[in-house]
Amino acid sequence: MPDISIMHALCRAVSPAITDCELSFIDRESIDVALAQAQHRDYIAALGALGVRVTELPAEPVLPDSVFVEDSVLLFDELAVLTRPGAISRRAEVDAIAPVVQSVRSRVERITQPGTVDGGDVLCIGQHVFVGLSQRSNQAAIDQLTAVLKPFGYAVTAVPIRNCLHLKSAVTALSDDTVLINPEWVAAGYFDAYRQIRVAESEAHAANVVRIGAAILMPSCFPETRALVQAAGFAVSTVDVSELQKAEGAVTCCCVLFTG
Ligand code: CIR
Repeated sequence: MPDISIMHALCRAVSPAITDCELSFIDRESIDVALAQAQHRDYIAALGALGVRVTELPAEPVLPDSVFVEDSVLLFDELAVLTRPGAISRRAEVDAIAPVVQSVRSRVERITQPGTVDGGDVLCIGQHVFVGLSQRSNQAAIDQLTAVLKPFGYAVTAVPIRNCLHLKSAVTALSDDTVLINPEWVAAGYFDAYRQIRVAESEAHAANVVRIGAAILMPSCFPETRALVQAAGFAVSTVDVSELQKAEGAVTCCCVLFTG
C-alpha cells in the first residue's frame, strides 16, 4: 500500500503583543508587528506550497510568544505531549492549544512540575528523540518524556547545548540520515550516527530548518548555508522571517507538524 498520510501543521497568527516576547541570547530590537504578521502569512503559504495542510489558530492578544506553537506541544504519530515551557510567561500557551491537540490525537500526555521543556528542544529523527538540556528544558522533563515514549519504541537522548536557546537552534534533520548542525552550540558527537552538514561559519543561526518530506524550508537570510544544503542534494525553499527572528524565533518554531 502506498503511504497516503498527509502532512498537517498547526500554526498560530502573530500576537500583537509580540513586542513583549521573551529574549535570551539576542538583544531587543524594535519589531514591526504588521511586517511580522505578513511574514508569517508568507510562511504559511510556503508550507502550503510544499503540500502541508495548515490549520491557522487565531492570534492570542496577551500571549506575546504564542506564534511559536512548536514549544507548547510535541506531536507523535501515536500520541501528543503537552509541554511545560521553561519561561513562566509562556505556560498559558499550553492550555490555549490543548483543545486543538485533543482533536488531532486521542492520547494526550502532559509534562508536569518540576519538569520544563520547550518543543524547540525536541528533535525527532525516526524513533530517536533528542532533547536539549537548555535554559528552558531540564532533566526532570526528559525523564518524564522517556517514560511516556518508551512504550511506543522511542529512544530519548539528553543533549546539552551552549550559547543558544534550543537544541533545534543548533541542529535539525534534513533527512533520516543527515543533520544540519552548528557544532559551536552542540557537540557534534551526539549526532555521529548521521551525515553532518555544518552551517556556514558566518551564519550561526542557520541550522534551524523545517523538513517537509524531501523538501527543506529555511530563512532567506542564510544564502551560504542554503548553498551547502542544496549542494548536498536537497530541494530548498526560503522565506523571509526577519521580524520573527527578532523575537528569537526561526522556522521550526512557527508550526507543529503531524501526519494524519
Ligand atoms: C522565547 O524566547 O521563548 C521566544 N521569544 C522564542 C521561541 C522560539 N521557539 C523556538 O525556536 N522553538
